[in-house]
Amino acid sequence: MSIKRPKISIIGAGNIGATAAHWAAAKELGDIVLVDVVEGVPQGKGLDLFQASPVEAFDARITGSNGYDETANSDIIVITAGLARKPGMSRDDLLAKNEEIVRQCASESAKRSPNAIIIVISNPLDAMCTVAHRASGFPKNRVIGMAGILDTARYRAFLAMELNCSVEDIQALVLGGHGDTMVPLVSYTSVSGIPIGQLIPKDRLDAIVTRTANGGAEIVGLLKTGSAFYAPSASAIQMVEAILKDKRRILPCAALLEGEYGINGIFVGVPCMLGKNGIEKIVEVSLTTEERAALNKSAASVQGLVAGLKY
Ligand code: TXD
Repeated sequence: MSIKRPKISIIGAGNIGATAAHWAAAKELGDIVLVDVVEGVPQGKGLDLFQASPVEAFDARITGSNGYDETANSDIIVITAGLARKPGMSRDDLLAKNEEIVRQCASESAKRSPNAIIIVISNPLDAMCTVAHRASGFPKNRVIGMAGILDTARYRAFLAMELNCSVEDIQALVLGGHGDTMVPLVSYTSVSGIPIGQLIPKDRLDAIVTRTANGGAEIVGLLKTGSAFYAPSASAIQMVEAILKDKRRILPCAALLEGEYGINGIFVGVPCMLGKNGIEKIVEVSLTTEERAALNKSAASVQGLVAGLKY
């Protein structure tokens, strides 16, 4: 009987990559390989995290490498490699440089793990999903972008702050591109089934929606030297867990649309059922006229970025 632990390779051992390894190890989701170009960083962070395992009582082999051979036969590849924003930069400013990086990471990883599922994190997220999809040659169900879970988490966190209630009871969806044009679906926001409009006045709700759309920039402005990493990495590992445990969770993720929501040929955030095959299906929900217009506007913004890709 050859039972083996799942294998998760995280490309980019920076703020998000290393923190994602931490969350995944603590949840005992599988063995972890960290990859980075900086000599010693993935090895040192991997060894340090492994040395926490006797204390935190998790069993996971955690290693680091400056190459890709150790990632062979991964079940999941998480791509976090790339430049992060600095104050004053937009996610779109990262396009050219991160296209080169993500293209190399996806290609090198896919060659060694032809059956893996790729989760893309690097920004500009929706365009980087296209890069990884093209470079890996993987089918669309096995290339998924992480942004919607993060944006929804920020939205849910702000609502919980406003209501002084448990975050666990807030259900919400944020769709669209991972940028200023993201689309928090107020009509699908509830607290234990109670429509949010019954609990929070419109002006406050509008302010929370605006703060959500600016959630990344708010943290970049505070940190000055980088961008958010606790919530982004936790969001990515929620996707990893849903896939590895075949939980069939319905979560907002960047998926390649081919007609769904009237959008064709680009990755944009929509409700996806995540299971052992990656995206098991895309869930189409009815949208108000305003929500559909906002989603189309967000998709157009992603389309503009994809048009700027070199490959
Ligand atoms: O919701 C989302 N998807 C976003 C994603 C949320 C927050 C941040 N988002 C983006 O993730 C951010 O704009 C960046 O594009 C990535 C990674 O952010 P992170 O904060 O982790 O950046 P770091 O700390 O700079 O780490 C990036 C690492 C760093 O250690 C580099 O040495 C490494 O990537 N790197 C590479 N690794 C492997 N291969 C190559 N070519 C490479 N180039 C850089």
